Order: sequence, then C-alpha cells, then structure tokens
Amino acid sequence: MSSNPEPGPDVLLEIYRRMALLKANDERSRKVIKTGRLVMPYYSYRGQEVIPSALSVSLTDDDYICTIYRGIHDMLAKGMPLKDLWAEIAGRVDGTCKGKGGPMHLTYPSKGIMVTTGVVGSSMPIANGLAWGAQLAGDGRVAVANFGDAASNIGAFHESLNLASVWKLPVIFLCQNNLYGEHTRYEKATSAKRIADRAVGYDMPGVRVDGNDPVAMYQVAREAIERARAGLGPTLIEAMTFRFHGHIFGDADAYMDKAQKAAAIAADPVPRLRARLIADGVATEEALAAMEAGIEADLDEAVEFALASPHPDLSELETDVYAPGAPA
Ligand SMILES: Cc1ncc(C[n+]2csc(CCOP(=O)(O)OP(=O)(O)O)c2C)c(N)n1
Ligand SMILES: [Mg+2]
Repeated sequence: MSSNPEPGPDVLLEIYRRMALLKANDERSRKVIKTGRLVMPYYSYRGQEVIPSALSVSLTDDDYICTIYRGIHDMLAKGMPLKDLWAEIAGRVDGTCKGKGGPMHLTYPSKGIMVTTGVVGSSMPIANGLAWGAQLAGDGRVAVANFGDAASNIGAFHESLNLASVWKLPVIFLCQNNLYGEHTRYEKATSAKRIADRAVGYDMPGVRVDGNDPVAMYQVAREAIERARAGLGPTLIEAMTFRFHGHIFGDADAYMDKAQKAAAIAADPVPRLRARLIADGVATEEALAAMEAGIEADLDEAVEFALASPHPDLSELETDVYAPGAPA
C-alpha cells in the first residue's frame, strides 16, 4: 500500500465533484441518445468514475493523458469543458476538434488531453512518446496512458512497458480493469491472474488497487505520479472496477454475470462517497445537492449549445487533415 497520506477533506470533496460530474454526464448522454437528438457510438464508463477523479486531482493541466473510446470520464476529470465536449460528440464546429473528431477522436491539448483512440492498446506507445518528449525537455510533465484489461494482451502493451522501463520514462500505465473486453470475461482471454503482476517482467512497480475506493486510488496514483516526476520511471497500476452497462450503447449485456452486476450497482461508488462526506461532516446534504443541481444546469446548457452549433462546412473537409505544405 502507498506511503502517501490520505486526501484531506478539500481534496476528497473535489474528487466527489468530479465523480458527480462524470455520473451526471453519462446519465445525460444515454438519455439524449435515447431521444434520438444525438446519434453516436457511446461506450458508457458508468461505474468507473473514481479512477480518473482520484487520479486527476494530482495532475496539472500540463500533464498528459491518452485515453480510449471509453474515456469521456478521463477527459472530463482532466478538465475538458462540457460545451466543447458536447459540441464535438455532436459533430459541430464548436467542438474540441471543430466537429471532425467525434466521440472516438476527442482531444483537448490545452488541458493535456492528447488522444482518444479506438485502436485497442495504442494509447500506450503514444503516452511513451509524450513522456519521452517531456524527459528530453526536462519540463517535469508526466504522461498517463489509460487502457482496459483486454488491451494488456496486445503487443503494444508489452513493447511500451519494456521501453518505458529501459528509458525510465515519466509515464503511468493505468489499466482500468472492468472485467470485460467487449463481450468476453477477463479470465477467458487473459493469462495473468493479476495484470499488475505483468510489471515484474519489465522491472517496474505493479500495483493492483481497488479502483472504486477514492482514498486508495488517490494514494496509489499520487505515488506513481511522484515517482515519474522524480525521474524514477514508470508504474503499472491495475485499478479494479466494473462497468455498469454493456460494451456499447444498445448492447443487451446478456453475457454479463447478473449477480455480479447487481452487486456492483448496489455498491455504486458515487453515492457511497457522497454518504461518507455527509457522515464525516465534510459537506452537508444541501451543499452537495446544490453542487449536483449546478452540474445538471451546466449539462442543460452544454447540450443545447452543442445542438444549436452548426455542422462543419464542406469547404472545411481537408482543413486540419493534412499537414501544411503536404503534397495534394
Ligand atoms: C487493435 C484492436 N483490436 C480489436 C479491437 C476491437 N475491440 C474494440 S473494444 C475491444 C475490447 C477492449 O476491452 P478493454 O481493453 O478491456 O477495454 P474496455 O472496453 O473494457 O474499457 C476490442 C477487442 C480494436 N478496436 N482494436
Ligand atoms: Mg475491459
């Protein structure tokens, strides 16, 4: 277990604020898709809110994250503005990528949100590149590669851990182990009992943590960030969690263990932290309700802003697609 101190009340409250935002955004996304006002491939992260919330409070805007299609929680926690996010997922000009990236290719470099990728495993070599750049520049930035449990079976995972260890790159490999890769259960496709154990082969710390426990997740993430910043190299974190919905919106999730899913939903980490904050006197019920109402109002505004924003003009088709001066 980590030697880092527990988060103080203010930090815990900020972790909760981020978790409440992520939960509300997921619920709103599914609601808006159901109305037919927005059509997009949507990979719910509901149930995985603790991981990016407890991580991102220890990162700066300059630190990098790379994430995957199931990564809107990572990006919102890192500071992507709601309006820009919603305009992008709706494919509109006010989006983070002027409407040309969509939900599968969100970026927001001013907050260090460098890539969203649908190519399983590819967040890791990209994070290595960013970390290598930071190491060469000596600017103290760290890079976090988010990926799923199934991605740890891809060659790029092993190649990235090897190189990051050899070069002592300031990178954190953050595996969000939600026990499923698409429709396949973890143990059916993954040889290691614990993904964290794979770190041994690459001479770096490998830590398995309860990714639904905000205190433990905060401590483990902070230790890895401090280690990377101090030039001591990478860490592999396996954050145990569970996704409450199927792989993609519309997936009937019949392959999921019903009892396990019901137990995970009953132990929902968002209301659990909320109750703890009230019980410990960190916040009142009224204050948290006001915070949540503010989030809902921000979401109302973001959705309407996005849907009122125009689609990109056809003349924009090749802008930002090819490097300036590239042969036509
Ligand atoms: C290189 C590659 N192989 C296969 C796929 C198809 N695919 C999409 S999502 C997915 C499962 C990934 O599961 P995991 O890494 O556990 O992440 P999760 O979706 O659970 O967050 C697969 C196999 C892909 N997108 N890219
Ligand atoms: Mg998974």
